[in-house]
This record gives sequence, C-alpha cells and structure tokens, in this order.
Amino acid sequence: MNTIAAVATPPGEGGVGIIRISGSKVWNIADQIFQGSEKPSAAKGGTFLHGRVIDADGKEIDDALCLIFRAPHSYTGENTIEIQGHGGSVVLKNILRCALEAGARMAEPGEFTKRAFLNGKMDLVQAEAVADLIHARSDRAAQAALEQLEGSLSKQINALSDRLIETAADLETTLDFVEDELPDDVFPTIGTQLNKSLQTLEHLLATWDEGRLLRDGARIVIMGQPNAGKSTLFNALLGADRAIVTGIAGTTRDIIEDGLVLNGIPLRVLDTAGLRDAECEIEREGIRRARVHSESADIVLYLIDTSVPTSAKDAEHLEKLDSSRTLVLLNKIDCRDSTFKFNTPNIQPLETSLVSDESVSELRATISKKLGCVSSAPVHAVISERHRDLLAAARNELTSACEKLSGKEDETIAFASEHLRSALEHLGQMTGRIYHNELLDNIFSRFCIGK
Ligand SMILES: Nc1nc2c(ncn2[C@@H]2O[C@H](COP(=O)(O)OP(=O)(O)OP(=O)(O)O)[C@@H](O)[C@H]2O)c(=O)[nH]1
Ligand SMILES: [Mg+2]
Repeated sequence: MNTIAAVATPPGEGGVGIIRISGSKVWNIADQIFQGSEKPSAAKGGTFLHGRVIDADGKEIDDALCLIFRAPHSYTGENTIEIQGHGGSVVLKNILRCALEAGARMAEPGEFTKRAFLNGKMDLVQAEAVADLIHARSDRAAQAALEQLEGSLSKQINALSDRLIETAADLETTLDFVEDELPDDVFPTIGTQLNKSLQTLEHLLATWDEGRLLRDGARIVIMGQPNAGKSTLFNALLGADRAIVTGIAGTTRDIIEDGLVLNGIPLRVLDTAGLRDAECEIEREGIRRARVHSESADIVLYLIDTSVPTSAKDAEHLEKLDSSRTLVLLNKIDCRDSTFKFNTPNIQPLETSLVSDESVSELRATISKKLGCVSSAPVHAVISERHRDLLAAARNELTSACEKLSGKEDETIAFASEHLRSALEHLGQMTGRIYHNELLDNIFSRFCIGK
C-alpha cells in the first residue's frame, strides 16, 4: 500500500495541528522531513520525538512533535506517524507539502479509516461509527456512535450471523435424510431458532426510530393562527430572543429555523407564519411554506389562542394535520376567554402559558416523550440508514425462510436455505465480511480527509 498523508485537524487556526502519515514508506519519509534527538525510523512505537520539520532544502518549517506508531499498533494497522505542529493553515500546508515531496500521496476522504477496515482493525459497522461520532450533534448521538465504534452493534450482528449459520447447517443436513428417518423434533427446533433470530432482528430494527433522530435530529414545526404565540414559543424553546414577537397578527412571514438539543436529541425548530386567508402575497407564500414543512415534521406543535373565543378555523387546520405527529397547545391559559372551548375528539391538548417557565419545561418533557426517548435510557440504537436497510432485508429473507419451511418438502427446504443464505449475506455486508469496492467508496467518501 502506498503511503498517504493528510492534515487530520480541522481547517483554521488552533493551538496544535496534526499531519497524519501512514503506509510502508513512512519511516523513509519521516527521516527525510523530521529531525529530532533520534531518527523516527529508529524510534520505538508508542513514543514521541521532539524536533524540527524540514523541507527538501533543509529549511525549517516548524518546531514539532512526531508520534511513532508501529504496525499493527496504529489506527490504520500500518506504520504511522503523526506530526503535531503549530495549528496554522500555512504551517500545516507546508508540513504536508514536505511529506508529499518526500514520497507520500494525498489521502482521500476516509482513507485512513478505510485502511483500518481493510487491515482488520475494525469492521465496517465500527468504521461507519467513526464518521457518526465526528458528525454527532448531541451528547446522546455521540454516545450511540461511540458504543457502535466499540463494537456493541457488531457483536450483536456477529452473534446473530453465527446463530443463522448453525440454523442453515441444521437445515441442510435434513436434506441428507430420507423423510421417515428424520427425527420429529428437527423442524420445530429449526423453527424456534429462526424465530429467535427474527426477534433479534426486529428488536434491532425497532431502535432505528431513535437512531434516526439521533443522527438527523427531529424537525419540530410550530403552527397555528396569527398571534397564537408561535414565535413566543420558538424563542422560549431556544432560550433566545430569536424571532420578532408583537401583538400584531401576521408578524412572522418567513420560516425561521434554529437548532437546539433536547435530552440529547438534536432538534431543528421552525417558526412559521400564522395560518389565515392572507391578502398579502408575501404572507400567503409564508403560509404555503409552513404547510409544506409541516408535512415532513416529526412533530407539529399546533398553538391555539385561548384568550379569544373559539375559532372554527383551528379545527379545520387540525383536520389537515396528521394527528399522530401533532401536539395541540392551548396557549395563553393565563388569560383564557370565558367562552373558549376545545372539544375536538381524540386530541389531548396541553395547556400552556408561555409567560411562565413552568409551561415551557413541561412542554420540553412532553416533546421528548413524544419523540420516544427518555434521557436516562441507554442508547443501543441503529443509527445508519444503510444498516437499517440491510437489517430489514435480512428480516424479510428470514420471514420468507419461515414461510417456506412450513412446506417441509425437499424443494421448499432448499428454498428456505437459499433465503437463509441471503439473510446472512445482508448481515455480512453490514459488518463488511462481504464487501465490494463501490460500497467502500460510498461509505468512506462521507468522511473528512485526514480521518
Ligand atoms: N398572556 C399571554 N400572552 C402571550 C402568551 N404567548 C404569547 N403571548 C403574546 O401574544 C402575542 C403574539 O405572540 P407571537 O409569539 O408574536 O404570536 P405568533 O403566533 O408568532 O404570531 P404571528 O407571527 O403573527 O403569526 C405577543 O404579544 C405575545 O407576548 C401567553 O402564554 N400568555
Ligand atoms: Mg410569529
């Protein structure tokens, strides 16, 4: 494998910047560009040298540290050095240039991690967790990615694959028997084994909802008639004076969006224009956009102003929304109109007064409950769409295998075995026991250069 180099720290200025170089020629390159108390090629793994980075003309580029990693005890599994220089973009660019001139080539995105995978340092599920950990937008998402990186998901998939291999073997031996010689309990036992595996798959797939939220975050769209208190709510959730709040109906027109983290789940909250038959073209466009966004929302917070008499419009708007994703808030309960009534069947509204902090914390709790997560629950979630798809495909194969087995003739057993093999293939693609280059390119192109 040729030797690759890249800046491993983010662009911009910082105290320290790191250049990572990995591959067979690393000692040769390191000796050319780094002068310390001893040659990097002679230094022990797990140590570091203090010295100077020099270019081909012997000119000093930086005063730096050189960390020595000897194969297989490195991130990539290859001989690797990391030069810790001063964290400025010019310095790092120059150190990288020295490494390239000395024989390294520029690393592609994710190439260090790809090598770690190819050298057996981690499986594909773990390699993907590296990117998820880097891209994590909340503590909880980072925790889920870290668990995956440490092998929690891989272990489950490997155990499941081992069990399925046993089942497949048991199934195939039945083909060698003459039918009346087969012990009676063979098929029920195989059926039980298959069901157990199916349950494991279902269980893993069920974690996806939380996984998706951890990865992508949840979209919360605030809707309601003008003046209901949408922008007040938006500001209260963010804890910042972000959107304009006035007593004039029709204050907000454009969509205003911002992010926050609630119980470890990253959220995107959208404040929208109040729903009404607007004369103004700008406002009409705002209302149209509000409706479009509500369709892809994980939760719509629909606010109703209780300080005014009941409006039939609210029921009309609510009818157009998906009730399972909608949370109705009866707002301004502190100055509720005596005639106000809310009696839409099957909807449990929450009463709020956004002038009080209590309402806002209660609302936060209700939102996280609706998102299905309790902050103290452990996160063993499937967070990758690729994994979800492969798990679902494996589940479908197992379901078909079970159906085929109910026939129990030679032919159907052969079909069942075929489904089992396909299920195993899907699981193998997940961990990377089975892979092709296009898949690797696809996965690792998501990474940053230097990882
Ligand atoms: N008393 C009381 N006033 C509230 C409450 N929530 C919001 N308000 C007031 O209601 C008025 C309208 O609030 P906004 O947040 O601008 O309402 P909106 O739904 O964003 O209105 P548009 O942007 O026009 O659609 C402001 O004067 C707020 O201070 C509440 O719970 N109690
Ligand atoms: Mg507003």
